[in-house]
Amino acid sequence: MDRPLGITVSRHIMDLQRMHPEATGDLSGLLSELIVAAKTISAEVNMAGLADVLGMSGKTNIQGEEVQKLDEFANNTIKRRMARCGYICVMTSEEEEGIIPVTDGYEGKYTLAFDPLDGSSNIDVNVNIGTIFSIHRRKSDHGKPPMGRRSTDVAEGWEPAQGKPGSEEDLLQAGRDQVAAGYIIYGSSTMLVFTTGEGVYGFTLDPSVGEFFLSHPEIKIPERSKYFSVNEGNYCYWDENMRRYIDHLKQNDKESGRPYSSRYIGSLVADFHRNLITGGIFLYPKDNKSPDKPTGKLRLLYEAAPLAFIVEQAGGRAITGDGREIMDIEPDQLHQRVPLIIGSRYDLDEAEAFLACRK
Ligand code: P6P
Repeated sequence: MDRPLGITVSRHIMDLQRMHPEATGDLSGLLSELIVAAKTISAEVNMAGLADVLGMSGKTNIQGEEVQKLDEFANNTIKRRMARCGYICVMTSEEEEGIIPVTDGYEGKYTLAFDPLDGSSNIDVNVNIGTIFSIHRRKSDHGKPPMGRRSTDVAEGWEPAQGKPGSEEDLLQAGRDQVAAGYIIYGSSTMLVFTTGEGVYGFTLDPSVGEFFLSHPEIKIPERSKYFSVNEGNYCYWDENMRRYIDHLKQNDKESGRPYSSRYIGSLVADFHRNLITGGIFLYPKDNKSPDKPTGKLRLLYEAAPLAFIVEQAGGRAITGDGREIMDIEPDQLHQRVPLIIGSRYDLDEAEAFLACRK
């Protein structure tokens, strides 16, 4: 969609809606509410260096990690705003064990999964951190219209689920069924990057007016890159094929553009965003470092699936490394962890060949 630089994100969302005559405006409303939450979090994150919000809150989250004050603030900001927005029927947060209900009477037709402040271990050292979100259409109580019927049709015997609380079943849906996904990266500037399935668009916040303006129309990840992002401190915990692939990238072979350069900051949104713009491959493979995390560290619902939707829309790929596309995985629990290999298509295809022992 041809987009003039500098249009507001609100204008972009309305233009997307106008492309779908059947749209009720609920998704537009949902995104707009999320954007208000993002602006609130951005203001707080930018204050972190000044105000006394640094350090730990003294609590631990479902992952057993210390919850930092900004984590808590971000989680509560999104929860409180979205619980009464009227567009979602249930939420889940990377910071909380179970599902998060919405306020009675405010149940809508979508679901929301979010990581309120990923990379939070970097807060105190002023490294970029981010919020990640993923939106599905509810599927419970006939929430999904019968095949071939539009969501606005009320087919014979199909009762819209509007007005009924959502369930865990509504949240456990494959990435392929996402309606929208995105992230907000808090760094030298605050950026919102999201897709609704019709391309990837990036907006930069002008804090002086409190508006996101289009700065990166139709983002496409370069087909191939010279950057790889992985925590090589885990090298000894990887399987043989993963080690072979990383060794391959580091060999001196100018003809094939190697060695690649290593870029890893340990904050997923920052590492992913850099690769989305410059090209690259990010890897957090499974390792035998933590017996309680045999399938890798990153979470499917809040991290891998939303970023996979974005990267596929930008022309890239996201796989687990054991033969599965991230977007095809049917989750069986809210905090399911998966190996994540994501980025430029050429590099993904090559990594897959190594991991499948075809190279
Ligand atoms: P490691 C941050 O805690 C995080 O969840 C992601 O943002 C990041 O990609 C990963 O962990 C970093 O993990 O083991 O390399 O420190």
